[in-house]
Amino acid sequence: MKSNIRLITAALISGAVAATLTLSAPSSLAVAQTANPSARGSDIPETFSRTTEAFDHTRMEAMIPMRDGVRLFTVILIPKHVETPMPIVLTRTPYNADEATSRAPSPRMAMSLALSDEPLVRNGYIRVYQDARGKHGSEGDYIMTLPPIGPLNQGKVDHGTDTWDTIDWLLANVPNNNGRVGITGVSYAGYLTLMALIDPHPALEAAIPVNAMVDGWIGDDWFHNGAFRVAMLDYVYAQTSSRESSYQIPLGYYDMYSAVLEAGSSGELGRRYGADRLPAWNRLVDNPAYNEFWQGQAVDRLLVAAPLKVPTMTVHGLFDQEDIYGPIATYLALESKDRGNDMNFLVIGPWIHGQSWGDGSALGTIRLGADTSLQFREHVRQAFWDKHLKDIEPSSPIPPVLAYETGANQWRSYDAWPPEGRVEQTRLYLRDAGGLSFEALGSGESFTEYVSDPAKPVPYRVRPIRPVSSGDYDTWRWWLTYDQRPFSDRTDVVTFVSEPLTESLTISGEVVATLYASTSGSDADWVVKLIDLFPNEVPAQPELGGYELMISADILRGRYRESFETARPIPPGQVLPYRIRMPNANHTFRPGHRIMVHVQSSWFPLYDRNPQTFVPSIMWAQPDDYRKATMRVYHSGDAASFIELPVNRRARPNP
Ligand code: PG9
Repeated sequence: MKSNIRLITAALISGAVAATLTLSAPSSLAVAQTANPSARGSDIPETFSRTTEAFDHTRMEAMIPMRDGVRLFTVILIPKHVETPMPIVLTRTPYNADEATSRAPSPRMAMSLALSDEPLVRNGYIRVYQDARGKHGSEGDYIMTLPPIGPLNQGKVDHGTDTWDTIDWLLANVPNNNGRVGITGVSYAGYLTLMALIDPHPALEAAIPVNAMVDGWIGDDWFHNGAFRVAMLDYVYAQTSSRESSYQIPLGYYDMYSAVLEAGSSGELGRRYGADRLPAWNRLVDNPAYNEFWQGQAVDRLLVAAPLKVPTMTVHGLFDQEDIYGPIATYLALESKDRGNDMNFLVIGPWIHGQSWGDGSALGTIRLGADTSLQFREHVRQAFWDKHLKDIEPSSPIPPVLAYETGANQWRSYDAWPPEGRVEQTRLYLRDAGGLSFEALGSGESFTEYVSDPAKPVPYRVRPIRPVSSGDYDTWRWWLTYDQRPFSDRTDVVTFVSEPLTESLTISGEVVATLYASTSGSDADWVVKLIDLFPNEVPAQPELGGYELMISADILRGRYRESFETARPIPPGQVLPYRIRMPNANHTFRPGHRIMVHVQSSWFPLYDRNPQTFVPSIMWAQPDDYRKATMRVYHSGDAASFIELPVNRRARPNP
């Protein structure tokens, strides 16, 4: 057990220290030891205090008591040689605070912390990482994304109270703090950042939630519009099978595609690996619709109901493979309360999940010409911390919205998102013979047909598909940027392509597809991908010739077409509208490029398969329920399917 408070500097016992000890021993002793090494006892001294005089910081580890007596493990790095009191920036995480503060054994604070923390260190900030309740060094029970106290949490503590108690303690116990605290974190830690804002501690004066999970059903980690992200099984398994996240799922397959297909349903898949003994997994399996369980913990809804007290800069990645919905939803929730447009900020970057904390010079294969993440960290994020935690005015004002425009590869600043007065929702129609046009087809029946076979679902990336948390994590991280060509000529993926553009087309905001479609089955999934089809040759980067870059894509589970709360069968053969809200884009299709749309009915095994026969819960569909179906996408008259593009008429360069 860790002691209540332990002041040590951040050295690991290094080879260099051991060498010093050996060298300082008298040579006669060294000879005696060589002759009879065991005569002197263990080589490991009973106590060993680290040599830390040369360190540029003090490391403090504490078990901070919460109001219910549970103690949370916290690592505090305090710069030495800083005279003036300094603000604290806190990250609460379920992913190991000790690891987050031990990047390298070094006397330098900046080397101990993640690369992302470097500007904070340079500017003298106190940096704190804390294990969330129930994970790693912290005591208490871990409940995955514990809702705030209320109908879904009958207890007396939540992440808001834990943050409050932590801040109280830090202000009273950390030397040289200036009484002001900022909070930040990526993904789950971004979610924890948002939970601190519902009833914020008065000393919490700035927040930067990054790629936060906000609504697990609508469009973040667990479901998208009702389709279950079964690929997250191995995350839930690792995260909740032990406090230290020590067990990876023993899949028994190199290719997750085969593992999920052969198991049949998601419920059966979980059962095979013992995940049915993990409460967090069972909560997902037991709540397939957008019921009170999901609505009651959707963080954007919780934030709308709370006063906006803390200046917040929400960070979003246009290619976030995990939480592509939450950040914009957060921004919109807070924006409704930001009367003076000076509390709520949004940064949209050309990034995958968490990329703003790392290298931002390329988006997978696509080079961006500069390290966009570094630009953000140095010039935007640091200015935000300094303004709100040190009262330092930035050299130029921080725009309410700073959005990177892919394609043009430029940062743009706006007063609001989507950019006010600039964007017109413009319909792009799916046409016969695989065409795409801003003009709709006249009357008459016209459709494109394909057969969707649950026995051969469309892979979401090229097989073999390594599990999300495997050692091949990179293949998962970048998949939204992967070339879509391998899927274009499958018979169960229908494609629509425009003529080459003669001038640039910029879209900024939410993309919405409306499919008029039918199926011969009684349930169906509809996947729509909006793609930038590059010209056959790209002189500046030849490997991008003919590349199909997904700009926005999502899925809708057909049973929820009328209501997310109530599943309803689809009448076979009936043409019905399916409205699919897709992720926000900020992209310029350049002249010579073409716009492309893919429509398909599976995206596997990111999402579980729709059996295409209506069953009470797809989680427990039986082998006989999975049936081939004939799908039709209509494109004329009253049933002309279209994609609404938020066309930005006046995209202007960042001044
Ligand atoms: N996207 C991950 C996550 C967040 C919240 C709940 C579950 C998973 C993450 O990267 O932390």
